[in-house]
Amino acid sequence: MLAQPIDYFLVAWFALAGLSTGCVAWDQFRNNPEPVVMKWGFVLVTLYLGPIGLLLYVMADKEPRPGEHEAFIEPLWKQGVGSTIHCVAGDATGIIAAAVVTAALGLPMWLDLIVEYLAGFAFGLFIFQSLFMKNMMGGTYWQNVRKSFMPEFISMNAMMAGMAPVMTLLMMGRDMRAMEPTELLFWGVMSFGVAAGFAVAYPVNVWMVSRRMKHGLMTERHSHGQPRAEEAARPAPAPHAGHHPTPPQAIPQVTRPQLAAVTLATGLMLLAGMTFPSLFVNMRLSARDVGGAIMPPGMVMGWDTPAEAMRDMSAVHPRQVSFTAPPAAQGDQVLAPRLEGGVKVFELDASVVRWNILPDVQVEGYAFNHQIPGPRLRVTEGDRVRIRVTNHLPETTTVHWHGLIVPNDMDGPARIVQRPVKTGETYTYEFTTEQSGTYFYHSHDKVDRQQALGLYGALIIDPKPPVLEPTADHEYVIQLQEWLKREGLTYPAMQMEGGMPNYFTINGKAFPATDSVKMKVGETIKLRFVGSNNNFVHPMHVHGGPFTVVARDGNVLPESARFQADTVNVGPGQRYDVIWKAAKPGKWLVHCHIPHHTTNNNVEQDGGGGLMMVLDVSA
Ligand SMILES: [Cu+2]
Repeated sequence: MLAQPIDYFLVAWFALAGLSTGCVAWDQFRNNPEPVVMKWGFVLVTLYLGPIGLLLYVMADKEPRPGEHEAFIEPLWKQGVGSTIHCVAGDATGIIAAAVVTAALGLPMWLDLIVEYLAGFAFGLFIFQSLFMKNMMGGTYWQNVRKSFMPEFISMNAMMAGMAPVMTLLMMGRDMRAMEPTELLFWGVMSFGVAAGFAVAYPVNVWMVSRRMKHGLMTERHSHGQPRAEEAARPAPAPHAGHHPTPPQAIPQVTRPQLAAVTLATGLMLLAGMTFPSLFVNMRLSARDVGGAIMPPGMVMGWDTPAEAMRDMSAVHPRQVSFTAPPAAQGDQVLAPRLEGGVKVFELDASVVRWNILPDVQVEGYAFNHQIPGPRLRVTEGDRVRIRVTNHLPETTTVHWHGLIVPNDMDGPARIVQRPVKTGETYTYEFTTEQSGTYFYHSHDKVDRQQALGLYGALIIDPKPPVLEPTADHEYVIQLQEWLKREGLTYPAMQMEGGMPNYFTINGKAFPATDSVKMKVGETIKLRFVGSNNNFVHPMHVHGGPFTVVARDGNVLPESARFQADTVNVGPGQRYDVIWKAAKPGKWLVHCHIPHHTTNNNVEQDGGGGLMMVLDVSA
């Protein structure tokens, strides 16, 4: 899925790789006089390395003019390229195939690496070296296995020493789509890993070719269209071989101490390459744990970060969006109940939506009934209510009725009072309201993720007569929220490294997209502040004179306890009802007094942003 700039780069890269592979294959099979196994080696490696493979082919192997291949491929560096190509083609194919399988099986990363090493080694040795080479080198299959074992072991160690850390660190980095073979990024990481493996394996291959432990490039001429490989096969020349071809069954020119030293060195390199990433990433995790998750920039992820923490902070995957709200859509729309035998029945449906918090800024959020905030439930004290909650999120959820006295099993906390509602399931909450005032509902499963992404809504309970609650000419509900949107993705804002919000909304909109309330001088307005946000205490301030705080957390304050103020600290979960009287005409702001919270991505737009709205008073 094309979700990030890197995806577009990779599309271009793999298009180039396809073209390069086509060029190499065409020239190999049409023009180049070399053994079939080398033809396939170059084709496979070009598939992995793209234009780099094409470059290596043209510089080291492609016959310049008919009849020149033998002389052209003689330099040691070209023989080294041939030897490395041969190793990489076999080993990398085994490694990549194993990586696909281990991802599907959900093996932890440390085990992935071991399986990949074994698969690469086995594929390289038993198939690419021994089986395909038998025709050229002569001897039985098992003689070839025995002869190839040490060179293959040394080369594979070096290759994996380069490939393992690159694969691991990139797969388990910020964008863990790289762990999923269904994502382009996985293949990009594999390509990059093969390039690193090639670079590390090249020097030891040059050395092995120079010591006649491995063959490099060869020429194989067909006469009368019949392959006569045995006659034409050409093993790697020794450095001083000049134009005198060495016999096919060249004796390796290497001492035991030399062989032991190189084997030990590549073994240590392998060990380092396999274990080094465990200093930085949690290698006990698998693609099933965290595959596909994209983490926010700046999140601290160490070798002990649990999978749950990563999933919790990860971006909403754009692929999960099932509904795109029109840019002008408003949240907090009053939801009319259906009456069933005197019970007020509401339907809430949680899903992933795309939502405009500003005309030009969209977030991917979790929403009830496609709205952020969710629909406003308005009932009267004493009402029997039934709320059917259907979950269309990619994870379990529940709903909590914040501040209400309800039977415990209707209260919502997941795993404490109820089994979380699975994707596709419906859960019915039913209770009789015993209180009145300003309340709200919100998710109570993975709250720091779900509520931060938009799963909340106002629940207003009107009092039964006689009404003791102070009233006003106007009323406005203010639900607060913090957002984190970076590099095109939406993350749940939370007070963790990398989780700090950069957008703030009142009822799902950031200023200047927030509402303006029209009033006349002398009129009053009841502002119901709701701390539906997850992270900050927002000092909500009103310009143009003090307001009277008349209720807190749904409870009406006795007259003697009401007080005047112009700023009230609305903490997460808190509600304040305040009544403000328009004393003078003009545009009077309601805003949070933490100035960063009145910016949009740190930018002031038309005089502010975020948690800001206007009371527009006319004379
Ligand atoms: Cu604030």
